[in-house]
Amino acid sequence: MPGQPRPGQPGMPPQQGMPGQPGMPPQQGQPGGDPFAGASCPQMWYDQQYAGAPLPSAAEAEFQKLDGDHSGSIDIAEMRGLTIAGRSMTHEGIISLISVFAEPGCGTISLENFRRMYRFLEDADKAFKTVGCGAPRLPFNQVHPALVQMNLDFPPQAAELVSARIDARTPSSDRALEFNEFLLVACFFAALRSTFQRRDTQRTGTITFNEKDFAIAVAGLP
Ligand SMILES: [Ca+2]
Repeated sequence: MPGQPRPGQPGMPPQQGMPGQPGMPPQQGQPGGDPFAGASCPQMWYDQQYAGAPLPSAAEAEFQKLDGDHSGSIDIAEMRGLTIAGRSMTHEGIISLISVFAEPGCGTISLENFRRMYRFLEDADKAFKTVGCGAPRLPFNQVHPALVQMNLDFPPQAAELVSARIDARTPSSDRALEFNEFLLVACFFAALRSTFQRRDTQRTGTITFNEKDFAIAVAGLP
């Protein structure tokens, strides 16, 4: 209804799954969205990450299989059919992947980004298996080397802190992550890099935040 306040706008109660909420991709021009999302920087982190890299040919067939309504993009519901190396994704994993790979402003994944996401998932699977020597769980102190293998080189302390935070949702006594938890950690750092690089348009490696922008940046992380 034009002119009516909508959920998610100031003064209205938030609705589960609305864009702009934690865990959901921000939408350009929407209240609560990341004002830096989208056109302000044409280069997203994955443009650099996967520049010139061969993208998996299997991704296109998987995309066509998932795109049930033939819209040419994959939404959250369609993502539920996604499997990688025989593993299905958790709901949380799907939300995180969408927050990293969705087109700014629409919350769905194009074929181009789906191919990058597929590569990201293959890289995560490979890193989890090789660094963890095929074990079903990856100890916290091996999360950092696995992230480095995925070209997500952040300080080991940061990797351990995020691992502990993800693990705390279903606490385990062995300080180790299963694959779906590791994927959430990888998505967090991918989103962090994306958030940073959208602001670091000159690629100087340094950005300046005021408190409000810092809050928006942090609140948008999965
Ligand atoms: Ca679709």
